[in-house]
Amino acid sequence: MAYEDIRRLLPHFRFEGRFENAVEINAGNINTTYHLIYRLPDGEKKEYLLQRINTYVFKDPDGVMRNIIMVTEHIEKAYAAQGVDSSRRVLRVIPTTDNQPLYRQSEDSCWRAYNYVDHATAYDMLEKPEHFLEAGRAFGEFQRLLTDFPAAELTETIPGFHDTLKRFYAFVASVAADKAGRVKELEEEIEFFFDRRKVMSQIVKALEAGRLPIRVTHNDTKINNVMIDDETGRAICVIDLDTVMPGSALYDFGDAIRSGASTAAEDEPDLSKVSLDLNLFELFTKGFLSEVKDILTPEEIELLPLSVQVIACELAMRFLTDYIDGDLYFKIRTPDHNLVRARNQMALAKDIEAKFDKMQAIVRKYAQNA
Ligand code: GN1
Ligand code: MG
Repeated sequence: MAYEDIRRLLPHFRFEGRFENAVEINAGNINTTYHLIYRLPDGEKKEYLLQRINTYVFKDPDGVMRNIIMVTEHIEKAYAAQGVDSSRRVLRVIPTTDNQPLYRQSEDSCWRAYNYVDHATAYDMLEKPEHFLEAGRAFGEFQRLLTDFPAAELTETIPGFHDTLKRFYAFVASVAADKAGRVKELEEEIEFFFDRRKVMSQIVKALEAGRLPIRVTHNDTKINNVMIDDETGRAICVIDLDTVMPGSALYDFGDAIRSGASTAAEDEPDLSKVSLDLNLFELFTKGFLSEVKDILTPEEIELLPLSVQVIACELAMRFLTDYIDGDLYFKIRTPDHNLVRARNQMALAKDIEAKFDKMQAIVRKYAQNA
C-alpha cells in the first residue's frame, strides 16, 4: 500500500495541513511517484507529488535538484515579468523541514517533493489533436523562456544524454559483452542500428563543429511531460525536469514528435499500428515554431525533421541496449518489455524515414514569415 511505503518520509517535508491520502502514480519509466493529498484546518485541499529519484539513473541527485531549482526560478521570474500568474505554470520544489531540496533516506534512496498541478492531465497518448498543438506551444515556450539562461551554469547530470554516437558505442559494447545471453536472437535488430550509425551521429557532429548552438533543453519532452488543463484544453505546465541540461533544441523537438505523433503507444507490440501521424506532426510544428522560429537558427530549423529520426532511432537503440544488458535501466512490466519497445521505435523510425520529405515541407511552411 502506498501509505506504508512512504509514511516515514512525510514528516521530513514542509507539507501544509494534515495527511489524508497517497496514491502511487504509474507514470514514467525511471522514478517512482506518489500523489499526496493533505487538508488544511479550513478544509482546503493541498496536493503534492512525492518522488523517489532513481539513483541508478541519476548519479548526482544534488546536481539534478540544483538544475531544477535554477530553471524553475528563472521561469517563474519570466512569467512574473509578463504579469502571468505562474501558480499552475511551473513546478515548485517543496523543501524538507531542514530546508533542503532532497531528503536522503539512505545512501541510495533520495526523495523530493513538488507542488501538484491540479485539474490537469499528463496524457500518455493525447486524446485530442488540438492538445498536440498546445504541447508544441508549451515546449516552444519552455525553450523561449530559457533563451537568456546561461546554459553553462547547469550541471550535465547525465553526461552525453543525447550524444547518439556515444550511445551507439555503448550499444556496441553491450552487444559484445552479451551479459544476459540475448544477442543471438537479435541479429536483425542489431543490424538496424549499424545501418543508421551515420544518420544518428549528425546532430552531435553539428554541435561539436559549432554549427548548432548549445541551449538549455528539457531533453525528455515525451508527451506525458506536459500537463493539459482539464477545463481549457491548454498546455499549462512542462514537468519532469530531471534532464534539464545544456543540449540542442533539436532533441526537444525530436523527442516530442516521436512520442506524441506516433499512432500507437510506445510499447504497442502490434507494429502494424505504429506510424507517424503527419497531421499531428504539423500541429506540433505549428505550435513549437510559433514560439521559437525567431530564436532558432536556420540550420536548427532545417534539421528539425532529422531530429525526429535521430531521437526515434536513439531511443530504440537505448531500449535494445537495456534489453541486451538484462533490463537494468528502464522499469519493465513484462520480461520482453524493452524488446517490444525497441521494435516499436524501430518501426516508427522507418516510417519517419519514409515521410521525411513531407516533414521537411511542413517545417518550411511554418518557419516562413520569421
Ligand atoms: C524515460 O521516465 P520517463 O518516461 O519520463 C527516459 C527518457 C525516455 C523515456 C521513454 C532519464 O523517461 O529518456 O525517452 O523514458 N528518461 C531518462 O519512455 O532516461
Ligand atoms: Mg516523465
